[in-house]
Amino acid sequence: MRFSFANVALQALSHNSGWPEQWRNAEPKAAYDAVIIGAGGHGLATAYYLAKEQGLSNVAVLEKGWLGGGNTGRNTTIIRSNYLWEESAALYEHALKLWEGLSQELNYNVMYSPRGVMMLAHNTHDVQVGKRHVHANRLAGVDNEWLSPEEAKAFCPLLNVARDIRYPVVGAALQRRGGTARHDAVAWGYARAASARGVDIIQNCEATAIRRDASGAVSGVETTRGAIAAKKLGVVAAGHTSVVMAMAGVRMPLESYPLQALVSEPVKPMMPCVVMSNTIHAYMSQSDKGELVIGAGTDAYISYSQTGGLHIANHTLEAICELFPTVRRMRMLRNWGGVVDVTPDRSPIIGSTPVPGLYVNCGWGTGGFKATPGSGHVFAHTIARGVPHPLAAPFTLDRFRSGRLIDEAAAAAVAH
Ligand code: FAD
Ligand code: PYC
Repeated sequence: MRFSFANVALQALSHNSGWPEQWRNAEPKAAYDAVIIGAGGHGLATAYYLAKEQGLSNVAVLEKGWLGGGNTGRNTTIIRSNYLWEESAALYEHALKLWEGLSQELNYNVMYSPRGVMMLAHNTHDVQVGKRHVHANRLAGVDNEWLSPEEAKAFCPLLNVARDIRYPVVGAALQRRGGTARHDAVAWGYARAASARGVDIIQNCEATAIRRDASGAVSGVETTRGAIAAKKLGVVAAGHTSVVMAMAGVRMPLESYPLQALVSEPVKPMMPCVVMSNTIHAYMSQSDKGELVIGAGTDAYISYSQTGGLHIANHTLEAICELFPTVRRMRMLRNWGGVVDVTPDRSPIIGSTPVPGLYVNCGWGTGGFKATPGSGHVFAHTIARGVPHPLAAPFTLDRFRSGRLIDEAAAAAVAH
């Protein structure tokens, strides 16, 4: 980048310690030890930990579009680890601990902000489910606490706790260590750190076919920029995993759904935490730019469309206005969607596949952003060693054959 006052001003405006373009946008080489398909947060984190902890740096990350342009750059950035089952809580807590030191680890400000995630209860069933989570989490060493409506209001003064509204707040579960981060910074931070360790990050490079040798094992990948040889392939292509896996003849237990979000015009700080209501599929936080970040539920039908149904956004905004009457007259600045892939038990798939050398990381549904560091960490271990990381072991593809499902109801809180 040439020196100019404009550049200096842009650098000063940039929130991070480095400029996003500091990763090397590489040309594909003829061969790599491992190729990752998909440069979202999970794929980039996988490449980073392959290089940093598993001694594999002859690695490429292929991206059909631009870095972080998939769900990583489209999500509402909620981070928490208050999952019900031990397997899930352990995995997401592993990720949460990595979030706590991630800016230092990457030397890049990912703006992780543990401002607290509060999940509202609106009826007796919600209270029972919420308290069950609180107890299960505390037994597993994960912080979570139960609040009365008055305590919930004290934590988030904007919240309407009147008893005569459509969805009265009758209690809430609070994870104080939960919060938010800046999503594109996560992609850039991992990209820069992986690139510095020798990983090639190749944008505008779509995987179009998977090559296999005479024994059936992976031998490489064909792309829109030529063929690449590799004995190990990691597919991390959220929303489109089934399409990529079909290139190797593997049928995945996944469905793809649009999920949407909106942001308001920017305003001064008013929302001190994240508030979620799973019952009415609405949640809100405030970004450091000042925009209120609002998320809706998934569409009812499978689709690869990157816009959700308007009626779903309308329902969410009605609920938000009732819960937070102060925002009633605010204008929405923009809305967008992403395509999430969902498994039958709403838990992710991490591990090997029936094709030797082919590994997959997918099925995070509406909730994979929070898992990004942990997911990349355990997936790198699994790819490099050919055996699952202990935290990833319960999440293999095999569970859909054996019936040992996780069935994590909180995994896709806004999806059902
Ligand atoms: P992605 O970031 O989608 O990366 C996959 C990449 O693969 C894409 O960049 C895509 O272009 C690329 N790709 C696909 N096919 C190919 C190919 N053939 N060749 C090369 N590249 C390919 N999670 C939370 O934890 N908290 C939240 O608050 C939250 N909110 C959300 C809100 C919305 C609106 C959406 C859409 C999702 C939300 N999520 C949330 C879910 C979260 O965003 C995802 O689970 C997570 O970002 C998945 O990351 P990823 O790296 O696996 O996928
Ligand atoms: O998993 O916490 C979550 C979440 C919030 C919005 C979408 N997913």
